[in-house]
Amino acid sequence: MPYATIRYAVDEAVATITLDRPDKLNAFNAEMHGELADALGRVGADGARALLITGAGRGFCAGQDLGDRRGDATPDLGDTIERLYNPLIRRLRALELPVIAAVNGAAAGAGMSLALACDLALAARSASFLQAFARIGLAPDSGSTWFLPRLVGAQRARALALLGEKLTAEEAAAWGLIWKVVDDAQLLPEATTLAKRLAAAPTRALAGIKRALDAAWDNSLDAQLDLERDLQRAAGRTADYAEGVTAFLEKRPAEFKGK
Ligand code: T3D
Repeated sequence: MPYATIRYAVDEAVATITLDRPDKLNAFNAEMHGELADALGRVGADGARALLITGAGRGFCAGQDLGDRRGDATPDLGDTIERLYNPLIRRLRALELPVIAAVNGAAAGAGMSLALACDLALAARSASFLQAFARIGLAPDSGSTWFLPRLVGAQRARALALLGEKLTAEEAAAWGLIWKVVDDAQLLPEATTLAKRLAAAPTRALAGIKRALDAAWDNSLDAQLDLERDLQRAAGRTADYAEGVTAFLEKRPAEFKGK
């Protein structure tokens, strides 16, 4: 199904979502939220084993389209967060396959939250990250207050959110906010190579890794050891594990099917 505000394609088991409102630096509007919800519901069911998210034009995503907020003096932003932004982040984090952000330009406000919610973020050298919220009288949303301190520590998280200063891609990589910074021309090729590599990996095991690492923030060591046991029990029953061990013993590359 064609979309108006995003592009969605699957190639070699990699699904790619391109946010596609370039004249607004791919800012979110209600239509984009609806289309993203639809596309995220398709990922996996169409054979994809990795998801890549990027932006069209010179921006990644500038957060909420502020043009849509013009003229409403007392909007209920809790309502849009509840109906649109929180479900987006929850859907994304619940995906049982690896999600890569290829941050091609400015990632601001909830657009930065979106990048942080992905499993791995690569950024073009010219990209930037901005907790734009306080600049317009808001507090961060869409998970930024959860992701930021976990990724960069309490002090840097506070500075980013309170000061609302732009962080360059290189600073973001040095701070551990993102996985890697690459030259602009290399962003999509590198992100696609990474996505294909992950799409050929044992998908069930990767889903277990994601689940365990997410749970680790809140679990005691005891609870985490129990979770690891349960996830390993499930992994041990997958065809990919059988293939991994057989391939090792036969001294050949494994051919994982994501089963
Ligand atoms: O409302 C709710 O439901 C609550 C949820 C809120 C979530 C949020 O995300 S709140 C935060 C909203 N986002 C922002 O405050 C960021 C606003 N944008 C910027 O600060 C800057 O545009 C950037 C730092 C991202 C990039 O700066 P720059 O200089 O590279 O580009 P620019 O010239 O500012 O923007 C280019 C065009 O995109 C421009 O349009 P024009 O003048 O060429 O017609 C600009 O107006 C437009 N644009 C950029 N961001 C937004 C936007 N239009 C609408 N909404 C935007 N967020």
